[in-house]
Amino acid sequence: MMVSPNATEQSAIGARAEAMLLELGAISSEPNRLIRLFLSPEHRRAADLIAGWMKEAGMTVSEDALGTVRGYWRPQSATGKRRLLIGSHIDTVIDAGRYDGPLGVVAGILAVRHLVARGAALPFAIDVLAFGDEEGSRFRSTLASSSACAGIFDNASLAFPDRNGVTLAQAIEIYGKKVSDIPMAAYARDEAAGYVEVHIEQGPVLEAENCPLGVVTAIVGQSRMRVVVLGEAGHAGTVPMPMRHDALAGSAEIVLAVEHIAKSYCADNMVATVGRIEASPGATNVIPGRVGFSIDLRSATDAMRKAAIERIRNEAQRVAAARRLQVTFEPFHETVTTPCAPHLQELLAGAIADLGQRAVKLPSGAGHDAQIMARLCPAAMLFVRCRGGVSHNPAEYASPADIGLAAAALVRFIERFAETQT
Ligand code: HGY
Ligand code: MN
Ligand code: MN
Repeated sequence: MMVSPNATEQSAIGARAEAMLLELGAISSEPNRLIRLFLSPEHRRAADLIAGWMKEAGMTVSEDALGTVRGYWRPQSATGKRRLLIGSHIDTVIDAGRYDGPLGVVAGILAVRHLVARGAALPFAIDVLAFGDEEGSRFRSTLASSSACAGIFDNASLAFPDRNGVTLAQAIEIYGKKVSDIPMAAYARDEAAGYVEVHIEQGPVLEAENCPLGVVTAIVGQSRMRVVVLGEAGHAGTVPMPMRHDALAGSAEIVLAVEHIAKSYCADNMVATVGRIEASPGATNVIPGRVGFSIDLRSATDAMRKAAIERIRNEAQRVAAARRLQVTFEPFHETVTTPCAPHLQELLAGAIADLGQRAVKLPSGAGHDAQIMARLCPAAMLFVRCRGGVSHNPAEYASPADIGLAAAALVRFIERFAETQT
């Protein structure tokens, strides 16, 4: 029996979602911009709010050692221990929009709420997961919560300090969890029937196609690293230009080389970003002796990404030799290009078509928890149109109508998925 929300129900769901995202978006460590860091007091407040919504939707709620909030619903018709996993993250970047992450959690909660209300008979249970660390805004690691659920948590990341020197291990204990409980967060392979994530597109394609929803074909691989350039601090007024070992001028040359090299792989949709840079000692009248900066590089194919990194390293060494500097690269994050499960893509496309909408298929340039969950079980993503393609920015926006459609498509996907599960 199809229980997909009709047009009236869709708009009510969209309006409810908008109200929830506004309420959640107000939980921030700063009054004038949205910052919600992993295992912070704001994460705790957001988790408590979401747990209340999950209970109100008919789910039982638990939390794992990395603070992932799990809403569990098992219809009477469920057999065995399989669960469909639905999730996204509730941590944010600095000065974030309120849709990147929370949209997927809210859509999952409202979809289950609708299924419970309609007494849907599914052969499996559903877990809705609110991950606490996808952005990597607090620690160098990223995707830590979904990694624990997927059973691939990297214990080395426990030693990573945040900007105040608090390690991930300490932050977990301060949050009230136990590091020793992390392995219990992992799903058994025969428990996870599949994973689906609803996420704002964060790009301009759906808007350009005049389509509210899209099906993700693959999530591009990414490499993140820290580069340290060492020169010699000196007096800004007395050291002649040819005698300088200026770490910031050298870094600037390397940063431009990063941009130039990434542009040369445009056929591979390569993008490279230097998002953070700090120069020391950081005085106006002192030649910088030490510079640290980040590189985030992504590309549609892993081979091109690796080739570009090799070229960047070589160019950096050439600049260092010419300027008598030292340069070191410290990689700290890598995810491979992750295809989404073809059979789940087709179920999502069919669900969108059942709603009378055209399903656009597109790759994701942004990273997502889905690329980690794909290591556990078949994974898929449903994209929601993003106004102007603007994201990682407070102007980020998805309309209540599109969100209502996305929740309806998610419900329809669940029904179609159930038909494939004996
Ligand atoms: O950076 C990303 O791609 C994601 O938003 N964390
Ligand atoms: Mn993001
Ligand atoms: Mn995200």
